[in-house]
Amino acid sequence: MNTIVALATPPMKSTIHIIRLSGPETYNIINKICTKKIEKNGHSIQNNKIINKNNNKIIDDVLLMKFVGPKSFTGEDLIEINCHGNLIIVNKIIKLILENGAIMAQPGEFTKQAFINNKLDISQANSINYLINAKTDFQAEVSLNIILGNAKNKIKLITEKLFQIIGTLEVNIDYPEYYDIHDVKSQEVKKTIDEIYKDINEIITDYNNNYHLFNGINLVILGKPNSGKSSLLNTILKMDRAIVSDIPGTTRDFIKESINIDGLNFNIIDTAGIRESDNQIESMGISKAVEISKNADLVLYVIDNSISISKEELDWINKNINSKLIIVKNKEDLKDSNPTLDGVKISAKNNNIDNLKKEIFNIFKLNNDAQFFITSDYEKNILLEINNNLDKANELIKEEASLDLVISFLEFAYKLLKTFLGEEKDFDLLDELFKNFCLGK
Ligand SMILES: Nc1nc2c(ncn2[C@@H]2O[C@H](COP(=O)(O)OP(=O)(O)OP(=O)(O)O)[C@@H](O)[C@H]2O)c(=O)[nH]1
Ligand SMILES: [Mg+2]
Repeated sequence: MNTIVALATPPMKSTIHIIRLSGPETYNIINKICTKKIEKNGHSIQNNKIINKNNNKIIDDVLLMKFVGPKSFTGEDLIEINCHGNLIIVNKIIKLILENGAIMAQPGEFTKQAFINNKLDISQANSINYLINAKTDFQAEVSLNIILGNAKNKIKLITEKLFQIIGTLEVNIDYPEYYDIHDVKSQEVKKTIDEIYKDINEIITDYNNNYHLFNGINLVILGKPNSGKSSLLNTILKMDRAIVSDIPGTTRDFIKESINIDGLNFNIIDTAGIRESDNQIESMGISKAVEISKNADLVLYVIDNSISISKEELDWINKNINSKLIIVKNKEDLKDSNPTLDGVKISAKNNNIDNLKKEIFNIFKLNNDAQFFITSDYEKNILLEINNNLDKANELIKEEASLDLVISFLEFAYKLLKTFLGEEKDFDLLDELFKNFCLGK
């Protein structure tokens, strides 16, 4: 097993930096590069000096946080070096550690090690990355709760229930005279499988229904040239991000910005105006805009409400936009030429968009009853696979199929639950899980 090292803090000027060192050689290596001896006995913080013993030059005065495995984040011997926040010093210390036998860690490798050593389950490992990247209070709170173990506890209970069911069925195979699964017990088994299925399904549904809270709400601004799309983007962002002009076709490509408003994270895309165009680049921009709107959580279709909207435009909207849609009647400071058209009146130019904000928040408000145990599609897919197997087992019970077959599906579901808990390692899944982590985590 390797001993790994990496800078855990961002590589820039800082007040302090933290270098992490983890693995079986941790204490050997650290003792080769420090002036005072570091004993391998329990966790503590100690002051020390990093020294290059080849030339006896002190590199830095540091604080060491030492841990002895398995009582550490990674479950291995681990030392965190708090050094001065200068990258020249950081590089010298890391170089010295590498020369003394460690290797550079891959992104996410410390967390991966923690996962391998049963310090974390899949949802916790995933949530660490999610917490680091959280953009809203909601995202930070949910991921912290998961790191603290709420999902792990819930999945553990489910796993125990399933274990008992499998046990009951196995007894039935070994001592068939004991019960007859196809009369008394089958209803009981089926009921418990249904309960487990329902519990897992609730986790998936709460995640799906609130997907936008985890991943940001994709808002796409569409509409004809000059309707005021870029003005609306600028008003939402409260800055002059996009060029606004009275020349139709000002925006040619799309402009993407991310912003937090009152606890929600929005990814907003301003697009090229929808119209027939001879200009190749503009045409590409327009077709791309329509394409992007297909993946939108909400399309804001902006019209210049001082001009009456044509039947062709309304038909075009009906035909081309399948996502959730709000017609935004812009330029309410001018005359209302579409009094009977359903929509939200605003004036982007005059920063008057409160009605629209209210409407958007009505659509995406947080359901307080929802509970959150996962933060990614990766975890969701494992749970879906568990439920597929439970479903098959239930079908087979209904069909009075052989118990061996029923058990095989339940056992696979059980194995997946254990994988979720990190107690069973599926090494093919690991790379997928840790691919988005940053260095030093
Ligand atoms: N009176 C009035 N004019 C507005 C309003 N919003 C935008 N405009 C004007 O409408 C014109 C077009 O605005 P843009 O925001 O560039 O329109 P766009 O939809 O992005 O246009 P393209 O990029 O060409 O597709 C500019 O002259 C804006 O100042 C509004 O609320 N009231
Ligand atoms: Mg524009």
